Amino acid sequence: MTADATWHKTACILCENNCGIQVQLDGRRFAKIRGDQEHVATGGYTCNKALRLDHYQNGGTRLTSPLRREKDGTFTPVDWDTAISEITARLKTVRDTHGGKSVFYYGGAGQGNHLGGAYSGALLRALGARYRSNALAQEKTGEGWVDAHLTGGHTAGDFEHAEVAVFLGKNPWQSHGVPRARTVLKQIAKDPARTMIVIDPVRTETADLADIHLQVRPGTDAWCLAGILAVLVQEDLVDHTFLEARTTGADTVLDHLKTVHIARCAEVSGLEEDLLRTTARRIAAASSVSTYEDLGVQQGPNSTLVSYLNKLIWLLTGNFAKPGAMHPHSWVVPLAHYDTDPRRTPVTGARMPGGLVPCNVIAEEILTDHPERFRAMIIESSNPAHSLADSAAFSEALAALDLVVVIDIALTETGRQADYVLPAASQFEKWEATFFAFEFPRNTFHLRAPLLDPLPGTLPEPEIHARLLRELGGAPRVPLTVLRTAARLGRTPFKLAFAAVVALDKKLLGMAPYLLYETLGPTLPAGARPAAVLWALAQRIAKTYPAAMRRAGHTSADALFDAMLGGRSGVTFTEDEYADAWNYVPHPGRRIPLPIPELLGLLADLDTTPAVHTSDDFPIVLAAGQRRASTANTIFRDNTWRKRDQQGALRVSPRDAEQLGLADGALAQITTSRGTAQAVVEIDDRLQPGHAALPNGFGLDLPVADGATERTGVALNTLTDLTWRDPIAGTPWHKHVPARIAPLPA
Ligand SMILES: Nc1nc2c(c(=O)[nH]1)N[C@H]1C(S)=C(S)[C@@H](COP(=O)(O)OP(=O)(O)OC[C@H]3O[C@@H](n4cnc5c(=O)[nH]c(N)nc54)[C@H](O)[C@@H]3O)O[C@H]1N2
Ligand SMILES: Nc1nc2c(c(=O)[nH]1)N[C@H]1C(S)=C(S)[C@@H](COP(=O)(O)OP(=O)(O)OC[C@H]3O[C@@H](n4cnc5c(=O)[nH]c(N)nc54)[C@H](O)[C@@H]3O)O[C@H]1N2
Ligand code: SF4
Ligand SMILES: [Mo]
Repeated sequence: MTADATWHKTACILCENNCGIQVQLDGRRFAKIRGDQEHVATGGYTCNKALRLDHYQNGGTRLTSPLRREKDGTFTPVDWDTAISEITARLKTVRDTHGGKSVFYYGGAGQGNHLGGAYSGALLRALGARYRSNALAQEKTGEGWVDAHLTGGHTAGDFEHAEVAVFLGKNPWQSHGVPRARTVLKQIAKDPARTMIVIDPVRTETADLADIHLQVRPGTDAWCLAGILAVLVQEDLVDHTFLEARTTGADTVLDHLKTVHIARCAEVSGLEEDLLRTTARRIAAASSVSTYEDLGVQQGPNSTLVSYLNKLIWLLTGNFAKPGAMHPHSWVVPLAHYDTDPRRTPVTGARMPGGLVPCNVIAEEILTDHPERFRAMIIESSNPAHSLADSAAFSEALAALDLVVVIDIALTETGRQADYVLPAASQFEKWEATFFAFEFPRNTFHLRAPLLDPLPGTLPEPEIHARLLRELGGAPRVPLTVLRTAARLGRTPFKLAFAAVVALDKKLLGMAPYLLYETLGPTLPAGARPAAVLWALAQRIAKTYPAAMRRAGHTSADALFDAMLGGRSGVTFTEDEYADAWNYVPHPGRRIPLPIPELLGLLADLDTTPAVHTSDDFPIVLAAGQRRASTANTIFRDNTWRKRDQQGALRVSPRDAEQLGLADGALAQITTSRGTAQAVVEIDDRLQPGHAALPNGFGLDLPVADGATERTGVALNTLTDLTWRDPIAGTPWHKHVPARIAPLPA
């Protein structure tokens, strides 16, 4: 096969930034990869990892046939028709016996693929299923619940322009999240007028660039932030004009903060009181402040409270809806529901912020003897048997279900425990996109065209959903016929027909993705049938943000849809003006209500809240899941993509290494309340004594010869505990696992 000199445009699928890239193909191999300078959001930027994407496309062992598990536990390859009809029959049995609500959907989206999940709603609607979850429910749902109360929706920072940038439990040098992170971080670092503040127990690569590094004791961010807030209030550094004009209930919040003991906060978090005061004063003096909180706090003690305190810092200083500050934004489609009073799970009654079942209660929801327990699970584009806390409990839960269906490109740790595994086309073999569009004032979206045909035997998820729905008898025939005919006549007749069809039968609105796939889909150019759902999303954008859409250059929903279909380097779909930011605040008078009584209660309780969770048995705080240059969730199922850190080293501080007798490069045994594991030690003076870190993404069971598998590095969630979770959002404390570490003889 000869190499083809054409550069094909697509995007990196390894993190939420989805940097635009170009690929030269050699047959099915990615011969060369480079940034796409024309990309609307990333302009040619990539990090080291994008260049390794051939290991995703060609490195692992792909599934090429649906698999059915037999009674003896072995898998038999079956054809698609057999798989679809058997799965449908079994789903119907579960529904008819236990109700549609007992079918539980997990996943639907990874770092690079959200289009498949966009079709799942129709399948769930047809089954009468009501519960779903995904990885957001083990990281972002506490923050989302706070957002629901305050600004009413998601906010993001403007780090390109912020005078002061705050990174709280976030290491963007490695994990990105901030678009073009390394460039932006370097720009802030070299500008004397700008200040970077990093709050992290580890001296990270980001902290190396910071002006102020608050090297907190692990798990004590609530005290650190309460201390900063108390300085703002007690030294009267808050923005009273903003508070009076734009918020409600500020006095209640200020009164709480007046009583916070700053010296004690400094002591608990292991910081000098002076440093807390300097930090607060720098924030207050800035013309703009942006903050980014991530897993270091969202997967640690007091996480929902910490999210609240973080947001109060920029709200009390008026850093909302202006350049360089925090801003709300438009959505292609919201990734979660923003609800202050979320519904509850059927069995344990856990709150479901974001509309998602907290990951840490899933096993209990299944294993508890209760009439409404989940009976079947559809798992798509994620690997919960590896990524959810307490893998053993999750495996037990899977075994207790009547039916488990996994949709993935490879046979994963989760797939191996399924009744059926359905092979998906890879993210470079189908039309794909993500809905990680968080920018303001210009927000962008990128629909990627396939670089390759689907590997024989695989199907794109929208087609898998459609086949399941056809077999289920998902939609009545008449509307399908009407819509098909209208689609052939053109977009305007189609729009009218669609409106008429859903007006006659409101239930069909929930089936919209499927209806579009079946009717408009086949008329789309270049086989872009899976993009049909974007037609509805373009209508939504036109209806929700009409002026911003027009400012971005789209005269109608259909014009936007066409721009999405054709924009190989992405499109700007909305362009706001700064004052418009307030229109995103849904509360009365567009004011931000500051008090969240439940969290103010937790703030008041900090004096008696434990700040230390280690014990004599488990004296070390293990951060189970550090992002490194050599990790990318479990997207690569091929260890050879890594150039360094191939074993996934356990990083420990020099003092702990000495006290525990651990040698650099030697093996150590890690023990927690739930399990043990072994790892290679790396002595790292970036860590403070008593703190250790393991990388995420390791510990996959990858096929070797003769059907056997081999594990490299630690499967983190063999070590984590389900009950170790936030009381409000149920999010896990993966970054704060009490552990014991001991040397192992070589
Ligand atoms: N290279 C790489 N990049 C990735 C990913 C990947 O796998 N690899 N995954 C992507 C995903 S899914 C996500 S969610 C993001 C996550 O991105 P991040 O949240 O930035 O990643 P982490 O390394 O898990 O945690 C961030 C920091 O929290 C710190 N930390 C640990 N304990 C505490 C604490 O008690 N308090 C404070 N303040 N900080 C603490 C750690 O030292 C670490 O530096 O990364 C994304 N980007
Ligand atoms: N202990 C601990 N646990 C953690 C974390 C931690 O830091 N510590 N981090 C948590 C976080 S923040 C996250 S986001 C989760 C991530 O964990 P998961 O949500 O489970 O997601 P990924 O690891 O990204 O797994 C993606 C899956 O999608 C499959 N895949 C790839 N492309 C396609 C495709 O086109 N179609 C389909 N159907 N499948 C595809 C891959 O083979 C892989 O199985 O892990 C969480 N778990
Ligand atoms: S920052 Fe790196 S991993 Fe993230 S999308 Fe861009 S190239 Fe990929
Ligand atoms: Mo994540």
